[in-house]
Amino acid sequence: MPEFPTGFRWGVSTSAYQIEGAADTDGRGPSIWDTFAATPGRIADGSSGAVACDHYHRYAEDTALMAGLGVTAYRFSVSWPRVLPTGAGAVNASGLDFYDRLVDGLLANGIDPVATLFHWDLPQPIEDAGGWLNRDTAYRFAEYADLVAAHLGDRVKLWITLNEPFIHMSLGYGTGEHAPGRTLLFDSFPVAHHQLLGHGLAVGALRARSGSPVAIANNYSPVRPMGDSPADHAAAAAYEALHNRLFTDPLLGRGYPELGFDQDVVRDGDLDVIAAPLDVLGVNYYNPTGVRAPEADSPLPFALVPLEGYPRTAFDWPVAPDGLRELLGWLRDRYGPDLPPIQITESGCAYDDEPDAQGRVSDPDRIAYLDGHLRAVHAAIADGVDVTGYFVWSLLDNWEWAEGFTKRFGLVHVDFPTGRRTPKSSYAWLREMIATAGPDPLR
Ligand code: PNW
Repeated sequence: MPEFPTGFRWGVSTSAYQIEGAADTDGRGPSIWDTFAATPGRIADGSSGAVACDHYHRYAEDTALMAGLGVTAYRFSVSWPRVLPTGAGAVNASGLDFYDRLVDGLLANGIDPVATLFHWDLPQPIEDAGGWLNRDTAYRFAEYADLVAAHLGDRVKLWITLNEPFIHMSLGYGTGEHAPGRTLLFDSFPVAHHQLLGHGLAVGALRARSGSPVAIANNYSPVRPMGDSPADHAAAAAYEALHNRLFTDPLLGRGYPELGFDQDVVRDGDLDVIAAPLDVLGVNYYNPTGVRAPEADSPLPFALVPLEGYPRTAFDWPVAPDGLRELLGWLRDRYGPDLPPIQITESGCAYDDEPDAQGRVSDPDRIAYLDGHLRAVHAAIADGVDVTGYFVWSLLDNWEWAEGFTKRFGLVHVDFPTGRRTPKSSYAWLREMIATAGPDPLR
């Protein structure tokens, strides 16, 4: 592996609902994922995140696992319903205390806390008032950001406002595969706008309370036209505008791409709030997308087609590290000097990892995945893209949303329901990688 620049940030990522458990502990309020998981048929194995990895009680053990790995940063999310059980108003002090303990433990181990404020677990009372379809939610989100920053602003080293607002909009409100399970298809545009407005308002609150840099984590997928006809290219351009530009164009001052959405919800001044300067762009990358022209009777302006010729993960996602280098080049070319420094805030893969007779968990496919994607990041840096960090999704096997416990993304195996942690062979590989990655030994 070639050398990475001095100061390159090595991290692991998780999110609150996927690992914490303790859903009814110490005053946490209900989230939309509690409700969704309790609805029959929504989750592949019928499970919920009520216990998950029980990280709420085992955070010290998990921090020790991170210290053993040698990461310099940990990206976690704060559970909005844990700190504000009804979404607004009354504060749950025990909820804030948990994040105090977590952050202090990270700092004591030399690990930078990187906090995401919204990783999809909206308080149920906010959903009952319309969720992200309601403009008020943007203001409630900014108040919540202000509260968290008032408590942790002196210790969190990087703020991430939203995680993957595109996936939350498209799967949560467009197709209904995620909470809150609505099926509005293209009528879900207000969810995009209100999340972005909430982001912009939260940036203001975070800057007022904390000197630390501010980011958003978007997911991107390089788009490959699967045909040479003008209709195939037009479909690819439409999908690119939807998946890769709908959020990033307005964030970087270019307004919304032309997608034919009814933009009545956009008010004067909103685009200026949304375009508040960002210190870092978080990039979550999993795979490229093949696109061709839709069938004549399709409600969508594109059709998605599986990419051939790549190995596949247990999620059936193609393993395509070349797509990461391509994506980073696309971001640089499209946004030029307006593009902030990038950190890869998620990159990882699911495999069916299980312990052998000796209790060891060997995951050579994940090692190959990480090796390929780190080489792609290195190549992008050599191409001139400013990439300053890489976070593996995920530290632990966890509760993978609609897939329940059936998809294992961790560097550390978790036995459900006992919660026993076993570092996989990829953990040892990454530890060695980090220790030897740069011109300066990291620790
Ligand atoms: C991300 N897609 O979700 C999330 O940020 C994580 O919480 C999640 O565990 C991880 O990726 C793995 O899935 C995604 O359909 C969900 O393209 C769906 C998609 C992409 C990312």
